[in-house]
This record gives sequence, structure tokens and C-alpha cells, in this order.
Amino acid sequence: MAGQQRYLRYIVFALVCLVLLLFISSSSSVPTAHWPTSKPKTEDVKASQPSAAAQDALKPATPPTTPNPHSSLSPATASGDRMNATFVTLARNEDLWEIIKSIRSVEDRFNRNYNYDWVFLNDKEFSDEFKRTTTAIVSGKTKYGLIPKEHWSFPDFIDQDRAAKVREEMKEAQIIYGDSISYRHMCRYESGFFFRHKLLLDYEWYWRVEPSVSFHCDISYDPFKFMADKKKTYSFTISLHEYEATIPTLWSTVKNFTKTHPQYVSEDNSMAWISDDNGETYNNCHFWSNFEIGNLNWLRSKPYLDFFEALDQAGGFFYERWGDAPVHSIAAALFLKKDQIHFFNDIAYTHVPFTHCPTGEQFRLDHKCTCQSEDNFDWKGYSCTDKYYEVMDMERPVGYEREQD
Ligand SMILES: Nc1nc2c(ncn2[C@@H]2O[C@H](COP(=O)(O)OP(=O)(O)O)[C@@H](O)[C@H]2O)c(=O)[nH]1
Ligand SMILES: [Mg+2]
Repeated sequence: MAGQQRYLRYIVFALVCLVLLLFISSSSSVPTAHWPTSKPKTEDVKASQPSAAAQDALKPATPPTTPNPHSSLSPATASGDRMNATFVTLARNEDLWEIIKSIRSVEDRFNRNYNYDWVFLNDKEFSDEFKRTTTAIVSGKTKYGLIPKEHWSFPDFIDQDRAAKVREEMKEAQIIYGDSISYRHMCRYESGFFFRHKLLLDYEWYWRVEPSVSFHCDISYDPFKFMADKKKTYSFTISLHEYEATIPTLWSTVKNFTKTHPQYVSEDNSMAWISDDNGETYNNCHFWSNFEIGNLNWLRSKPYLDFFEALDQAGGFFYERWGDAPVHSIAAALFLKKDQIHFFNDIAYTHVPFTHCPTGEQFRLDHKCTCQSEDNFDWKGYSCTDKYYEVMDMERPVGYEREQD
């Protein structure tokens, strides 16, 4: 009996010890490793993580200087509502290393804090190299779309001989891209089709980015959200005069359209910006569409689609060399209200050979800009931005006169 009691005492003692041990280990102050919650973008990131103890062993004796708790490092993802928006790039596989530079610039100045998606479109299949290189550098999701043949070919009503003759003549006249078929398909596609690509149907807002462009100042707010909040539809950074020889009959075609569709012309439009004689002639002013932040639903609306259809039927994308810049610009100037168009003065931008660099040194210092005042094209004679200020009744920035020549 005494033996049995001792045996029971041993069991009770062992149980108490076990409970104590469990308690001590669960309240241990050894921290668990804390990893960023963002999703890994590539397989490589999935490599097994070192244990907390192993990490402690790697800690240097003196505390590192980064991260610096007193610096104003941006958070991994900026707060605030996210817009239903994407970057969009039309490119060829051979544009890879030039678009990579553009993306790096967009990411460094803006998107690394916002992680918006990026849609790439091409008339040929993107190569694996193009896909993996761009995916590695874009902070948001990347999507790759093949352009349907019918959006990148001659419509059957185009007279091929006439189109070929024009290309020959434009070549003789040394008109830039005058003899190019692909450039014409590109301009027609950007004018009337990109916003209808299946990959873009999911989005409301787009920001167009081309190869070889750069952004020179920090963009520390969300321009998509700005557009939505301020009820803007179309925006630009650079404006200039179009090369007349590429669009001889564009304006008469526009006038035919507005005569038959007067209901599409907005009351408070920007006609004064694109015509110096109240609509009689076009002064060739246009927004440079290699940069655009705009509303896709507007481009998909009946007025815009009817407009594009009328221009397309007139054949000027092939019988002349109409660019998507004057097409978008004329539509924006006539069918939108003045206050639906926005000049992004604070988005410093270069597409060779022109730069928009915000006037005013303090702005450039505050936004860590890498462009200089003398680069700014806004106030030069060939720009239409001065006229835009006039028509919109905006006050020109202090010091603009010094940048005029
Ligand atoms: N997929 C594809 N993209 C093109 C083609 N031609 C031009 N692009 C793209 O269309 C945009 C405008 O072309 P770009 O050469 O920059 O013309 P520029 O800015 O007017 O001199 C850029 O995003 C180009 O990558 C083409 O034949 N195929
Ligand atoms: Mg370009």
C-alpha cells in the first residue's frame, strides 16, 4: 500500500513538473520572426527564412543606421483609397530596355508607394524575356495582351494604292514616320482601340507610359485619385503644335463631324485653345499623348467612339498620317468641359526632345527634382501651354518669363 502511495506521489510530482515546464516555454520572451506581409512576387523570395535565433547571431554589435526612425521614408504602400487604375504601355519586344528605364522612373517617383497594375499591349506575342524583366520591376501586377488583328490592320475600305503613294510622297518630303505603315497602325490603335482591349475593360483609369521617358520629381500623392476626386477626365504635361503636313484634312473632317453631331460639343469647351478663329481653322495645338492620365470610360463613350469612327472612315490615318495626339486632344477640347481637362504641372516629364520641368525653384527642391529650369518647354514658342494658361484663365507661375527663351 505504502509503495503504491509513493508511486502515486511520483506521478503527481511528474505531472506538476510537466505543467510548469509547459508554462515557462509558452511565456518565453524569445520573439518570433516578423516578416513583411506583402506577397512574394517571384519564386526566389520563397527561400526558407532563418530562425529568430540565427537572426540574432547576425546582428552587428553596433546598431545599424538604417532604417532611420527619424527619416521620412515612405511607407511600403501609401494609405488612402485605391483607384481602379492601371499603367498602360504599347510596345514591341525590342522596346524592352527602353521601357525598363521608363518603368524604373515611374516606380521610383510614384508607383513603388502605390503598386498600381501595368498592362502591356503588343501586335505580336511578348517574349518571355520581356515578360519576366518587366514583371520583376513593376511593383503592381503585370498583364500582357495581344492586339487582335482587326485592330491593327488596314480596314477594307482603304485604297492600298492610294495609301502606298502617300507613303512614297511623305518619304520624299522627309516627313517623320511618313513612309511607315506600322506607325500608322500604332496611331490608329492609340486613337481608337487600346481602351477597348479586353485587359483594359476591368479598369476605369489609365496612365500611358512609353519607352525612353523619364519623370523628374517625386509624385507624393495619387494622380488617379486626384483625377477622380476633382472630376477630371483627361490630362497632360506637355502641349505643342502638330506638324501640319501630317494632318492636312483632319480639321475639315472634325468640322463635318461636329456639324452632324452638334449635341456632342460641350458648352464650356476649349475650342479657344485649338482654334484662333472660333473653329474656322485648327491652330495645331495638341496635348502630347505619350503622357496621358485619363478616364477609359470617356474613351469608351458613344461620343468618342462615334468621333473615332468618323475619322477612321475618312481614311486620314492612312491617306495622311494622323497622330493619336491631335485626335485625343481635339476630342478632349470639344467634347469635354474646360474643367474636365487637367494640366499636371507637378509631374515633371521628358519624352525626347521635350521636357516639362515645373517653374519655380522651391517646388523643384521640395520634390527632389532632377530637371532644371532651362529644360522647361512650357513657355517656349512651339509649346501651346502658354495659350492653355490664357484660355483657362490661369495665373502663370512666378518667374515664367525667364524660361521663355
Ligand atoms: N507593339 C508595337 N508598338 C509600337 C509599334 N510602333 C510604335 N509602338 C509603340 O507606340 C508608342 C509610340 O511609338 P514611338 O516610337 O515612341 O513614337 P514617337 O514617340 O511618336 O516617336 C510607343 O509606346 C512604342 O513602343 C509597333 O509597330 N508595334
Ligand atoms: Mg515615343
